[in-house]
Amino acid sequence: MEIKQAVFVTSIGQISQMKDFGKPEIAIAGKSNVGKSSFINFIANNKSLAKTSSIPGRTRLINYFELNKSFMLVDLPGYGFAKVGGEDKDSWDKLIGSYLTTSLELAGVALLVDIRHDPSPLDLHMAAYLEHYGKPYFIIATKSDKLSRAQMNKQLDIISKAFNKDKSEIVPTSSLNKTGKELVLEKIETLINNFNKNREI
Ligand SMILES: Nc1nc2c(ncn2[C@@H]2O[C@H](COP(=O)(O)OP(=O)(O)OP(=O)(O)O)[C@@H](O)[C@H]2O)c(=O)[nH]1
Ligand SMILES: [Mg+2]
Repeated sequence: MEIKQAVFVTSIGQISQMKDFGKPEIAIAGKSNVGKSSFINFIANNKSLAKTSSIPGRTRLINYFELNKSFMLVDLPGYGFAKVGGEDKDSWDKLIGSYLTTSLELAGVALLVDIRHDPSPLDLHMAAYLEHYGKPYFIIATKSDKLSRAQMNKQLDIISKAFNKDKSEIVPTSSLNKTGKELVLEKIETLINNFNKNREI
């Protein structure tokens, strides 16, 4: 698959605003600042499509992007943003949770973790949540440019063990150096094909 077209479609701040665009959705989940919006720009070949920031908590809404007029990338707000407390935090987590369980078009989730860090309890919780609801997902280890090859290997071991996955299932990417795209697109294509197949039944 080659991405030839990518456009921003809409943002929603409440689950009541959720729309069905009639196209399979791939949601991008992960902790605040892990690189979700940068990842979308990298995949879409457009560095100004999704807003990125070095300040965590930049994406507070659910943002929909349409790719190749055939599927949607859904940029979710980051979880685990310490500065958002109390009710605000609850409403974010609720928004993410409701989206994941109510979207009829969700083909799968790309769960992003920073390759430099051990997965946090929140990351593991997200994986368990997706498994519980039977939502297919795969794991992406972002910011691989920050590590040497040896360090990267070591971290991929740690990350795969934490998620109880095979090491080959974790996809390292660098939005900065633009590496890992082919494998990501392959995974996305598989999720979409499976989703469409299941829908026909
Ligand atoms: N070196 C490096 N930096 C990256 C990479 N991806 C993202 N970053 C940086 O990490 C910071 C956060 O990136 P975002 O894409 O805004 O992260 P996000 O997950 O969308 O963050 P929230 O919207 O706050 O949840 C920015 O300073 C990016 O430039 C990468 O592959 N390599
Ligand atoms: Mg973001």
